[in-house]
Amino acid sequence: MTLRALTLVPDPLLRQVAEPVADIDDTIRTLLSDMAETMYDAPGIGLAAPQVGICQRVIVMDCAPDDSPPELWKMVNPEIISRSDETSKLEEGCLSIPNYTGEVIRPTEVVVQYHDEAGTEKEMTATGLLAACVQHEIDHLDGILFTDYLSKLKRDMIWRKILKETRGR
Ligand code: GNR
Ligand code: NI
Repeated sequence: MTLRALTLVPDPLLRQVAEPVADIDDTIRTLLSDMAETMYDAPGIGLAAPQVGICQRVIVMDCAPDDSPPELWKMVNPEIISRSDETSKLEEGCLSIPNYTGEVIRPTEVVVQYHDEAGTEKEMTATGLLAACVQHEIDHLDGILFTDYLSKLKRDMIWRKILKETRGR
C-alpha cells in the first residue's frame, strides 16, 4: 500500500468529470487500497480518485465512529439511483479544500448502485453521515465541490481566500 498525494484546490483536475472504469483489474484494486490508506492517513471519512489525481469513477469511504470497528466501502462506477425527498443539513469539509467547512443540505437517504472490487454489481442504502459522504464523493466524480452548494456570499468569501492563499503556487 502506498500513500498518494492529495490534489488541492484550485487544481482544475477537481473540476473534471471522471471517466467510468471499463475494467475492474489489479490497477483499480491497487488504486482502491492506496486511496483507503490515504483516506485513513489524512484522516478523512471519504476520498474520490480525482483527489489523488486519477480521473476515474472510484471512491472509498469509512464513516464509522472512531471507537467502533472500521467499515470500509470501496466503490467503482457508483451511481445514485434514488434520493429521499427529506433533506438534512450537515457541516461538510473536504480534504482538497483544507481549513474550510460549510453547511450543506442534501437528501437524507440515497440508494447507490456500484461495482465492488471483484466487479460484482451491488446496491447500498445510505442514511445520515454515510449518505452525505457518498453524495459528496460522487459529486467529486462530476467535478462538483461542496462549496458549490453554499450561498454566493459564503462561496465567494471562501474562494477569494483560497485564491489569495494559493497565489503563486
Ligand atoms: O473527511 C471528510 N469529511 C466529510 C464531512 C462531511 C461530509 C463529507 C465529508 S468527506 C471529507 C473527505 C473528502 O474530502 N472527501 O472527498
Ligand atoms: Ni471532498
